[in-house]
Amino acid sequence: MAEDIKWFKTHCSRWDHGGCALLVGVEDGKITKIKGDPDGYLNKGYTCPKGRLSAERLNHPDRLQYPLKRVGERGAGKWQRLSWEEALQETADRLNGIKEKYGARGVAFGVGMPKGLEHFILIRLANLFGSPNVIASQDICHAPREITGVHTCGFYPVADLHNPTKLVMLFASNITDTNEEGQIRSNLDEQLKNGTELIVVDPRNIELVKKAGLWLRLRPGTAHALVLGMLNVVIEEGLYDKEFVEKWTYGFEDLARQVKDYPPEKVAEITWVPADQIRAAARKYAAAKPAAIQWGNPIEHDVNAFHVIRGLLCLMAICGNLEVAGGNVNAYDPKIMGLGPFVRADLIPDKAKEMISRHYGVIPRLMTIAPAFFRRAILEEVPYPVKGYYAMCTNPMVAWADSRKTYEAFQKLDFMAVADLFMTPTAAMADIVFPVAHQFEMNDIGHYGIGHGMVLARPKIVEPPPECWPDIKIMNELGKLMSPPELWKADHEEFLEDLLQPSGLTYKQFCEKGYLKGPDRFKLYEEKGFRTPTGKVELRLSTAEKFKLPAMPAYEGLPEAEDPDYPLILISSKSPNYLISSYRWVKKVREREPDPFIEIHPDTAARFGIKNGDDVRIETKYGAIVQKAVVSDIVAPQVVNASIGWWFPEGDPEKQFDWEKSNFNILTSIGKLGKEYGTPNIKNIGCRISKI
Ligand SMILES: Nc1nc2c(c(=O)[nH]1)N[C@H]1C(S)=C(S)[C@@H](COP(=O)(O)OP(=O)(O)OC[C@H]3O[C@@H](n4cnc5c(=O)[nH]c(N)nc54)[C@H](O)[C@@H]3O)O[C@H]1N2
Ligand SMILES: Nc1nc2c(c(=O)[nH]1)N[C@H]1C(S)=C(S)[C@@H](COP(=O)(O)OP(=O)(O)OC[C@H]3O[C@@H](n4cnc5c(=O)[nH]c(N)nc54)[C@H](O)[C@@H]3O)O[C@H]1N2
Ligand code: SF4
Ligand SMILES: [Mo]
Repeated sequence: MAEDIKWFKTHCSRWDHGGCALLVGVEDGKITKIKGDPDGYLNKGYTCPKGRLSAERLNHPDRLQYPLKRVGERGAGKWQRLSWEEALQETADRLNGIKEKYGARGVAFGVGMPKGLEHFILIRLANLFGSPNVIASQDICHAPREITGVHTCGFYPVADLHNPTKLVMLFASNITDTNEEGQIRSNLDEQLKNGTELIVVDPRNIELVKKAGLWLRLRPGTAHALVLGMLNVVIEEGLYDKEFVEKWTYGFEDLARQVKDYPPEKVAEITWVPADQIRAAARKYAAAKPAAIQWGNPIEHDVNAFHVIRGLLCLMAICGNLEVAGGNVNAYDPKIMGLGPFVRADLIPDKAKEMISRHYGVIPRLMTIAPAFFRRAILEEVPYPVKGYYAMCTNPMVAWADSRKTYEAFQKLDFMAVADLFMTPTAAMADIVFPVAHQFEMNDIGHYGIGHGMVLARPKIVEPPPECWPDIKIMNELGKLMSPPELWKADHEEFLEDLLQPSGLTYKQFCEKGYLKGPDRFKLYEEKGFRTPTGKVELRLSTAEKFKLPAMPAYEGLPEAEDPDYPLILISSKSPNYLISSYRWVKKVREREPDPFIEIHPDTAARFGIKNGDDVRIETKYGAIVQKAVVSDIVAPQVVNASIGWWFPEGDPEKQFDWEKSNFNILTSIGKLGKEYGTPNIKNIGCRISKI
């Protein structure tokens, strides 16, 4: 009966990057209703369909229910049930054994997209165990933006959509679908309602193009050239903020010289964006005060990521939009424990020297290992052998570029343990599998360490299945068996209290408040300068020589040479229904998007004799997969947009659930990597298509 519903407040999580405040209705110990909380700081009542379906993730009959141990060949899908004590002890014994033989660095710890507080407990576990090797997807997600920002202006500039702004440029960001890092679409909608102008830079005709004054449909993989063209216009036409440039930038003359080579007409040929549109976008962005660039993830998806990001940072800076309300800001954290003390970075002082990626001379401050380098360490033992892997919240068999290399690497490991909710292609390769508690079943804190200056309460609403543990609990117990036990807690939830302690709040009080946000602070550089070696925004990087980085943003060509045998350009974008590789097994969500699909322009489809709904073979130099055709002019004739993250929970468990059939990363390679971050070309590569 509806009167028996009890309502609880929490925040949505583990579906995208959003943080919508939710009202969760519980009857008889089960969640029966979910709706948006009108008091929500980020969403003010908004939710999307998958937020309202969140609880469907908890009750699938095949959800992992107890720890498992592999019997038989790795990946053959044969398992035996273990007790928690046995599973933890065996994992600790095996990883401790590898440490004795190869050193702690012979064991790597794996995470995926940061989903909750466990992300940081995993880094703590690695630090306390003594391994410098935390493997993450940072090569293609956020580190390029964050760390290039730190080197250029001393912080990671995020679009401030909380304060009024005159213009928003969505640059490779589809926030209506992804709510990237809490940039909830409702905040942007609100701005647009109030007259904010919108420019969209996207090869696809996304939903927000309808609301944009200007849409730059660029050729994928040419964003670095486009930004240089915009800089050319702003500088040649004298539209920049002269006072800011003079006082607060380093290397302006060099930048002016550099961009002289990129007049709009030349850039138009590279990018397909007409010269008058490049001029119009540059003029509008420079004239609007303030203006925000909401930069999205695809600028980090090929070997030129560093240049695109450097260019955009220069544009923000010279137009006077850094650290101003409604521009791109440094989001200050609330008073909570800093990342360093929380993960006990002090206990591993030689980490930067010992990490696998040191061998490759990646950019300083990148503290995780790119998956490409990790697999070389396993397969080629370069720069040293890695034999053990503990991973949670990640599905590398599908999520990492060059999936076959991942399979080979996992086959070669001595020991691998994986924590997940479901038997995924990655869990299927493990020696030990741990079943986890999920959102609504555990107390958690969201958006910690993400750079957006807020933390959100995600209190527990219902009990997990009896043998499903929160990851933090698993690692708290594993930690006691693999590292000094006194550095772990009697009860894992003490970590939540530690984190909040500087705020003066207990976890319970924090949940009553719902969220904590840092102070809005703008133009702090006026007091302290920018936190770079020159104290200014470094349009020219003063550290370039020392760190062997390109000093100036530049266009160094397409990510991959053109090849007439592969005439179409392959891209991807996130699905509105799924989080990367997750939740294909949630029935009500699967009904919304049952199959992987590839968007093909009608002219191109006709050329290849492909009709809507046909099975299409997609082929690159590196591999071939199958997805269904969606014929649509959302993409240009030369571009195709395929689905990422696919595997089939209903598929053959002895073949890792048909992980190869439609998996985008069968089409990608780690043969060519960006030097700064180890970023492979996960899109903007040549492909061909044919009807099956
Ligand atoms: N080709 C291509 N590849 C890409 C991308 C792309 O655009 N193109 N995008 C990339 C990006 S941006 C990222 S961030 C990565 C993400 O890569 P991953 O983070 O590895 O992938 P996800 O599918 O987000 O999450 C993997 C697993 O986490 C599990 N999970 C969810 N919640 C929990 C939990 O509480 N505990 C545990 N233990 N497990 C949980 C899910 O069940 C799922 O199996 O993928 C990248 N891969
Ligand atoms: N629903 C949902 N939400 C998610 C995720 C998810 O899987 N599903 N994943 C989460 C993760 S891990 C991340 S990192 C974020 C990412 O979220 P976003 O930053 O929004 O990234 P994408 O959806 O990959 O791509 C955004 C847009 O960039 C366009 N694009 C593709 N190639 C290019 C290019 O070469 N240049 C330009 N300018 N644009 C291009 C695409 O067409 C797309 O419309 O989303 C998070 N939120
Ligand atoms: S937009 Fe994201 S955070 Fe909001 S309800 Fe949907 S999935 Fe949850
Ligand atoms: Mo990501």
